Amino acid sequence: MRAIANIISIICVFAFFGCNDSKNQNLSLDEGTTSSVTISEESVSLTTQIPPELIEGTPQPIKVPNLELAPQKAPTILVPNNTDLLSIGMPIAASDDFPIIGELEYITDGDKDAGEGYFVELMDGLQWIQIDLQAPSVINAIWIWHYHSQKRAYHDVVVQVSNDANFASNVTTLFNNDYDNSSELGKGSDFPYVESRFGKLINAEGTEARYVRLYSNGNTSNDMNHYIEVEVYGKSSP
Ligand SMILES: [Ca+2]
Repeated sequence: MRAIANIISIICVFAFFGCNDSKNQNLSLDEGTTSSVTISEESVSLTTQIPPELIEGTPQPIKVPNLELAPQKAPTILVPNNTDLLSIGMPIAASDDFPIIGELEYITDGDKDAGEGYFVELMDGLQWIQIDLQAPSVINAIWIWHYHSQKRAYHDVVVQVSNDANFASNVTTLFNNDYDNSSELGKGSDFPYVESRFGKLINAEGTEARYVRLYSNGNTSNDMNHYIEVEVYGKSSP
């Protein structure tokens, strides 16, 4: 009987410590949760609404070097938690004032669907569009959808920001995949990429600027330039 009592008391001791251990684990988990909440108050993963898949037409070959394939899920980067979508409804200027299809307003109207009526087509050759954020802003990210109903890559994608509407001075280049300097904006080291519904997310790293300009020079399926939506994330300067 005594042996059984001893065994029971040993079990009780283990149960006690076991219980204590799990309490400690819970406590440390709570602390861990608290700590991660603290981190998330400073920075968060940037997400956006991703449009549905709509692939149409005959696939065309994509012949460019160092091609980055389309992602299988939405990209993300960490941004400050007070980051806002600054570009929605903001005015657009362009090198081609009279788009062949659609309107420049489509670029900041919040619609990212692939079909007819959602994209603007600019003429062939090197063309740019420019978003006016209306005030110097801290820019954390730029998310771009050129066209996603066909797998294709746009040539000479160059993304610049500046406080000068003419981009004559104080220009910061955030992305440039013009690997052979065919657009004469300077040779870029970023890779050509396949368009998809997930868009192209560029880290702007808090660069301050009022204007965002995006260049392209046709694509691997035709010579035209297209935009469905461009989102600029950041914080307006006080
Ligand atoms: Ca749009």
